Amino acid sequence: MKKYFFSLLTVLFLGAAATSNAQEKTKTVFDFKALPYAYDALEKSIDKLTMEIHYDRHHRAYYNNFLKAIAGTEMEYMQLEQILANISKYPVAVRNNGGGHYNHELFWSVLSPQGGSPDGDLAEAITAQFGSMDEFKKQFEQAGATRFGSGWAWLSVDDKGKLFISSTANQDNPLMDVVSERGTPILGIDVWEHAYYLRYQNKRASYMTAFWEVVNWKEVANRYEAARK
Ligand code: MN3
Repeated sequence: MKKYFFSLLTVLFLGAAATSNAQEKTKTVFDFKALPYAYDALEKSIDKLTMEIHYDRHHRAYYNNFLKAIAGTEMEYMQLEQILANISKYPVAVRNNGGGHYNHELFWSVLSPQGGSPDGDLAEAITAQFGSMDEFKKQFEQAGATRFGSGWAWLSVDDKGKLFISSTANQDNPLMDVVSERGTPILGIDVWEHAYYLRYQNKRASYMTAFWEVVNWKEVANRYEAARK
């Protein structure tokens, strides 16, 4: 009798656990993170007004429109990376705005007023892959300079852990299943005119050269380690 009582308890317990599992399907929190520095913190490369408009208007619009585009769909329960990896299945509004949200979040995180240069594993991998830091920068700038119209240049890690440079149009990125060179982006530069026009006008190349002064290599190195796990 006692045994029966305990197995009944087990059944009730498992039943309750199953019910609570079903209820655990909660919506993903997609937040609009605060900038990790002041608008004028990157002034030596990117002016305050550009930062303010870029973050608070452009990025916020992508974020808001992304939330609208996924409302009432399975994507509300997915991680952003998962959505982007399957982007060919979803409406173009998700591609543009989900991409825009992801790309800008990454962009703010790989910038820092301190600047500096990479060290450790990442520095070694860059030298091994591109010959030297200068050669890497040259190829990366070239990828941004030759992107016709609006888009991004990227440093990414492929599925074998190797670094590669690519560029994508509009708000696409290397996570998406619609781009030709896929991988995990660890550094990106926004080459839309809204990212540089106030200070650099048509001189995208000058903006790209100045970009190196404010790269947060510590964050790029963290992303490099995470991408290879
Ligand atoms: Mn932008």
